[in-house]
Amino acid sequence: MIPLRQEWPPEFAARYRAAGHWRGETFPGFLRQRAAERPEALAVIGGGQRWTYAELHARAEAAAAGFLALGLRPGERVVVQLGNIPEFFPAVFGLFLAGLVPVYALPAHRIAELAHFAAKSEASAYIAAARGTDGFDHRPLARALREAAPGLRHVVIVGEAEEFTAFESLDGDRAALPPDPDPASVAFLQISGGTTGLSKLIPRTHDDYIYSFRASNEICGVTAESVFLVALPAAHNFPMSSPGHMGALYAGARVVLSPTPSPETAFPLIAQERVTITGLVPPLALLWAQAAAGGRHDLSSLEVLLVGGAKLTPEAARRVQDALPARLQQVFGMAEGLVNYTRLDDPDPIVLETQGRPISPDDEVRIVDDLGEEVPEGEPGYLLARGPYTIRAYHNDDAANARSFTPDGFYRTGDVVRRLPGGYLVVQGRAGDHINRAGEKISAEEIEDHLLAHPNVFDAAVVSVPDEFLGERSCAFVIPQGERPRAPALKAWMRGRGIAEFKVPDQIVLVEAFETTAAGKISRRELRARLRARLLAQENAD
Ligand code: AMP
Ligand code: DBH
Repeated sequence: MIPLRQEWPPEFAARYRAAGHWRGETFPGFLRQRAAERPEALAVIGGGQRWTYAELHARAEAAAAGFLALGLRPGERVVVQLGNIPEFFPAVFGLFLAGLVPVYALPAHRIAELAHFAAKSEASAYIAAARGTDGFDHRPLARALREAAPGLRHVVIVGEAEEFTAFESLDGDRAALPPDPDPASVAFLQISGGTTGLSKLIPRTHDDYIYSFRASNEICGVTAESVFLVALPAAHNFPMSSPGHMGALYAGARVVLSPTPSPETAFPLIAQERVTITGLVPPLALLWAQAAAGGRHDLSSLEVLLVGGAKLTPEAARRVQDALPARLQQVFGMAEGLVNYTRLDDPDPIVLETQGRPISPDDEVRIVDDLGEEVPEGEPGYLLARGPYTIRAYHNDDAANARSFTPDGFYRTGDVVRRLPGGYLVVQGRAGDHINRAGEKISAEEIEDHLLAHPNVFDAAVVSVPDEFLGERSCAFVIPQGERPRAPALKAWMRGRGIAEFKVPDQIVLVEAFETTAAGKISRRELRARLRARLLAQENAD
């Protein structure tokens, strides 16, 4: 197995420790501590279950001992694909307690993505629910994954397990559990949105990740009295750590799981459980704002609403702020690290018009031009970031590492931002060719690659198009060859490729050729930009 590493140069690590950012805490350590301090306090609510910290810890220990009894060994990687169900927590903390490394897949991922994660991480096991909260059956997917990933020795299923290991049956000898891990070691692999090519694996350490949500708790006002609603998929970095369910559990607060983010599901939960804080992507925030006007549910407990994952325009921000009782808090973050928040006591213009400022005094932000020179204050440029919870490297991907980090260790976020006085950032756009579809990032290259596998596709270019509801949607330009494919059939065929549904192009436009320059050759980037411009011009003319 390729070793898991995330290392900062010694002088940086020493500085982050001296500043008190890295405190030597670990996931198994903090859960044990909360269970000892407040055993009877409610920790996780969802799926008809209400588990206290003591119960959560006991369930996590049983799972951990069970994983080891199966023959899994500390350091091995386990792909976890669980939706917003309470078992997410004993599964993930069970892995931590056993020294195993979760690899977080999203509920929408299918065989193409899972096989990639399993191969890149050299995974030994896969954990999923028999049925997702949307009814999707993960057992056939598990069978396909076993075929695709020969290294996968175990499949653990929550619910009706059929030939697999039932999560509920996991148990074993608590004495076999390893000692707590080194806080500087990698705790899990988060996944990148996949802005170029396939998703990359992001190794995060106990020290750095715990710092990010401990500091987020402070900024977002999370205390032991908070009630955090997980409305977005629990495995996503935003609802996990900004401040997220991990921040909530760290604080000894309550975590409530909503199986879907729709107002119909979430609003009754907010009313019943007196939810105080949650996070949404912009399209959902607008939907909630609209639904709240109906006034059928008591949302008065809601103190903070985080909105991020994609740009919230000032006008949308105002609507959300006006319609919901909560204080709006914009958050601009990434699974690679850097997270920015507007502060709860910031004046309205900052909250409505900016994406916030970094968490940490030790976050270093540079905004540069094409040549890597810093731009004047207030001018747009590429955002580079370095700091106590921003990674220095992806796992097992030399090409991406060469591309994504500067020689002095700054992460190239790919975002184009402007910095205002006080360090507040305004997201202007981005450098790369990806589509941010309601917070789900889609790599143009990855989708083009799938399209090119179709016998009647000669060439394809995928671009983002502004969309009133999604923020952006995807449009694939396709040059046919042989029999002309029809758009609905092509979409159905894409689904058959085993990719997440959100990656299936929203729109398919057949064209005879792509324009080329006099020189005869243009970059994919330039091509996508021209196709996009042409489509927009045409739509405006219509
Ligand atoms: P991911 O790679 O999936 O972790 O996505 C991180 C990216 O999402 C960032 O680099 C931004 O492009 C985008 N993003 C996250 N939050 C915001 C926001 N509040 N406004 C605009 N873009 C955002
Ligand atoms: O989009 C993201 O990845 C994101 C948004 C807000 C994120 O990772 C985060 C906050 O931590």
